[in-house]
Amino acid sequence: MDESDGRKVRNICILAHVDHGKTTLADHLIASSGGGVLHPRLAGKLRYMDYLDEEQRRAITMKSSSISLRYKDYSLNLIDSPGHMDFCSEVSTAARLSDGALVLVDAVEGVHIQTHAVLRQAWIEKLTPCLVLNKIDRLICELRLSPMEAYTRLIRIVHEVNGIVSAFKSEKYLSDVDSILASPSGELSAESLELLEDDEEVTFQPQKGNVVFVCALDGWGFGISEFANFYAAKLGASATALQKSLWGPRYYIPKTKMIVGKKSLSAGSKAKPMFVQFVLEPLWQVYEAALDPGGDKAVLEKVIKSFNLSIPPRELQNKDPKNVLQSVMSRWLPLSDAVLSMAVKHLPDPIAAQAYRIPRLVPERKIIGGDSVDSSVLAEAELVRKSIKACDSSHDAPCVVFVSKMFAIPMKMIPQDGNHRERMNGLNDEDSKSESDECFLAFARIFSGVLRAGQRVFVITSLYDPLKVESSHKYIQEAELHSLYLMMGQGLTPVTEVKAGNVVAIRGLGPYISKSATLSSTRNCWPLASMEFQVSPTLRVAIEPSDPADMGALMKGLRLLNRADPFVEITVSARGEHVLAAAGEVHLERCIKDLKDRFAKVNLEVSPPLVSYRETIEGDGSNLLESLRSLSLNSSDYVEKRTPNGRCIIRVHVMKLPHALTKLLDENTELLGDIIGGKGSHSVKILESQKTSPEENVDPVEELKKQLIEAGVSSSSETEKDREKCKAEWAKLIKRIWALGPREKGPNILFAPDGKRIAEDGSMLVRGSPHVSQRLGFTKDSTETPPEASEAALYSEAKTLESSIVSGFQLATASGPLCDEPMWGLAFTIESHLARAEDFETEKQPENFGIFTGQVMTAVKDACRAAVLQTNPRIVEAMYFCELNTAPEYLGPMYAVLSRRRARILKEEMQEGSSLFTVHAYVPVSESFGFADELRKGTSGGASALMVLSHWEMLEEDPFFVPKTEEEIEEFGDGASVLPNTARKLINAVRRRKGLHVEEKVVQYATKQRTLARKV
Ligand SMILES: Nc1nc2c(ncn2[C@@H]2O[C@H](COP(=O)(O)OP(=O)(O)OP(=O)(O)O)[C@@H](O)[C@H]2O)c(=O)[nH]1
Ligand SMILES: [Mg+2]
Repeated sequence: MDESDGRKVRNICILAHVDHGKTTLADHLIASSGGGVLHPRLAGKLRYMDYLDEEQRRAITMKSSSISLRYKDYSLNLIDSPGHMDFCSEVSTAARLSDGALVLVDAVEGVHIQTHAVLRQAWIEKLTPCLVLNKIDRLICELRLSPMEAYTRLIRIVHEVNGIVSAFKSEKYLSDVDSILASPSGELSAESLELLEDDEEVTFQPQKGNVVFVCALDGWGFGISEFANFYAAKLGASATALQKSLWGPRYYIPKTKMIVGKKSLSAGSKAKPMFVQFVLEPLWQVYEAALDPGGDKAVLEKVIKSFNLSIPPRELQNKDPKNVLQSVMSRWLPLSDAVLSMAVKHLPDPIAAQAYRIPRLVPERKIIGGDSVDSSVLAEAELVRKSIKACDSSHDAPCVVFVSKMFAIPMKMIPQDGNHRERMNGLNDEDSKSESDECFLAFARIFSGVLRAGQRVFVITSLYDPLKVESSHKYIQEAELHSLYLMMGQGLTPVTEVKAGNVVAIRGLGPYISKSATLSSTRNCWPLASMEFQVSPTLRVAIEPSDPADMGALMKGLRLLNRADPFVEITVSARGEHVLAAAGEVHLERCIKDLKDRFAKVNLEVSPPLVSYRETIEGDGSNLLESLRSLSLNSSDYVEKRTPNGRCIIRVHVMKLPHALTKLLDENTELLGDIIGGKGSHSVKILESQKTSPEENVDPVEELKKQLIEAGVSSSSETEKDREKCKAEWAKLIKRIWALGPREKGPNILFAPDGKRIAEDGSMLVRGSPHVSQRLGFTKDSTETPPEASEAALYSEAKTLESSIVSGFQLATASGPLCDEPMWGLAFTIESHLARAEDFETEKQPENFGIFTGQVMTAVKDACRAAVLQTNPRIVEAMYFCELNTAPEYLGPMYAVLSRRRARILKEEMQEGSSLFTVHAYVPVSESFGFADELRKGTSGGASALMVLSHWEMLEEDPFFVPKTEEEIEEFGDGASVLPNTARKLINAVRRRKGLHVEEKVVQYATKQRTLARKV
């Protein structure tokens, strides 16, 4: 492909909320341009891209798949993606391989939670979006809106979508969708909306041509230009003028044959916007004429005649008026023409797109401290980057390919082309051995050069660093590709070579790639940036074979599943169970089914979901100042432990961190891990931040530091004076961060103690070092005053204990006292005093007690756990943000289900212009299993719910509550009959699962049972 060929390629994905009609739209595009793989009559019914049985059965798409289309002289790769939240990782894989996105919105349902999510994904990957407003027919037939009402509704949707994109642009967008969705939407009148859209900056503008209005089910659709051209001929006006005025507040005055704005309208004028008058009204007329029993059939005739439509009379005589309507509409305004002409005109070709996507694909790197760097490697890596930027498709350009996922298809689906068969048989192919009847293909795009079947390439994972050959050798492998295929949904067409800018399926990478990777013809190439996923797999279950003898088959099956599903996570728990993590219930169900039927082929036992909790203490951390004061260990609020050999006394004080700080630490674990682990001072610095921010030069580390300083004080006390004090205290404290935990990067802080080195009794304080503060640059490397000669021995011993204290802290924060779940939002100060060895009797030799460092570690761990237990421990649970849609008659049953699930309602809203209600709520993860099913049953399928993981929330209840005061005893009884509260129940369930001791009273006061049967 030379330059001009490259300009004729489009890589497009279809993105939308679940059920907004992506696959239906794809059907029509395939029917018209797919080279005959789908008959037009079946388009919209077959759902060609949903070729998995499970997809057809559930009528939702579960994976992204690609199809090559030809439209005029363009070649298009169209990727259909799923809209269901459980499969949102597939949206990321689709977006990475595309340059443009068709974002669909159901005109009746409007913007939904996944609409936000997919727009964000498109934004992150720097895709150019076009808007497709689907299901226009529902406005006519279901909602029975007038053209004017429909127009208002369409304007509102366009405005809303624009609002989301402009929020990304101005970085106002908060990372969590729920806070946006939960806030009341500003009420704007239709008129003010119309005026707002008149801006150059606005992304989606029908008059610009990047918005089309379609009905995917019936196969018709149009953009403004279709009508502009038609009326230009009819009214004798210029098409460009019409193009500009067929959307928005523009009115046509027939008398003067003028197009005027709203201001020039005479008062009381009944003129309607031109879009209503010239576009919607004719549409409505055709619908009425066709569907109303008494409709005026002459209208149809008129349309057929004025547009020269050739419709076989057979179709016009069809008894079903719907079929007649469809025949007329799909010929008058063919869907695929409207959508594809928009796509080739407004979506970029790969050459144009890669030029500006490059900062996202291969972030520019600056080499700091560059003496030891091999400049030839650097020069070649830079050349590779340039060639990606230019989308260089010449044969001598370096070949760079990104594999966004691996997928499995049955072996029998692989075409057996003569050229490659021998070679494949000759090779000790992984397919023929381990995978038997499944074959793994890589879903990939060539970003530079030419990829040939049989080529040798380097497979590079995201951690690879070409400048560090030794330490990164495990991130690079060499592989020989087998065959390349163009994808036609499930069908595959073998090709011998594919040039830059195209999407392809590659066979032969099964053993080398587990999820995603970069392929390159040279070692000296940076891996392409990793994809961003919207959620992480949170629903975890343990799996075991029904027959223990099948363990081997299950392990193999899990391995295959792990490779075939980009999102599933398989781990082995500490107790040796195989744990499978999926994104949600639907995803989990499909994984289990795949395991049973395809990959393992054995019967399985699946545990109830394993839910994660966190443990914390009471309070919201807002009273930081108070806590800070009590931090000086003079207060009696600490737990003291002594090591078995008696030499070390450990005092632990715990306090709650401000909520904002906990959240910040939680959200930035990866970054913090990098900084603390030393990667922040890596020789290579990624210049452009991963998240596309308009100010590309914002240093994420600096940003985080700023936020850390603010988060410590933001929530604090009311008065200005207190706030100042608090700020000063926090500024001191932030210089003392010794470690974060668990795993060195969690939301818990260990502060280094701040006391005298030598206590009165001569014992030495283990000072620790503010390691994290130093890494973050809050304090400089401290140079401690060297100890006096007499203390040198004790001092060096104290130094060796430092790491034990940190380890003890890590262990404690990894498993709290309530049910061994990680701690959350806590700050510890650990003061350990080491006594002189001479002060202890000689027979107390270390060997009697085990290694001293081990003793300290255990004592620290126990003390930390005890401190939490003493300070009003609380359990923290994960919450889903849940969006429900329902018809009003099911509102009652829906609330019943919600209240059984301990849900908290955030808002309830009637959808403008429709009879649907949208409800937003938080539902605890532990209560969410079977929620969708119960909801479906409770409302006879009238309500649907979508859930995203939102945040951690502390349960206010005291798990150890026992009535003490008189009122409490009156209310709850004397304690004997108090049932465990929710918090206690959750804790007990986890403890039982983990095999920990559960305190349960089975029958405390047994009373004699009475039988109801009377003696006769
Ligand atoms: N009335 C009407 N129904 C439509 C239209 N387009 C699609 N549908 C229906 O909407 C439902 C969902 O269509 P799909 O194409 O499967 O939706 P999707 O976006 O691919 O769904 P997922 O892939 O599961 O996210 C189907 O029942 C379609 O028949 C339309 O223009 N009008
Ligand atoms: Mg679909």
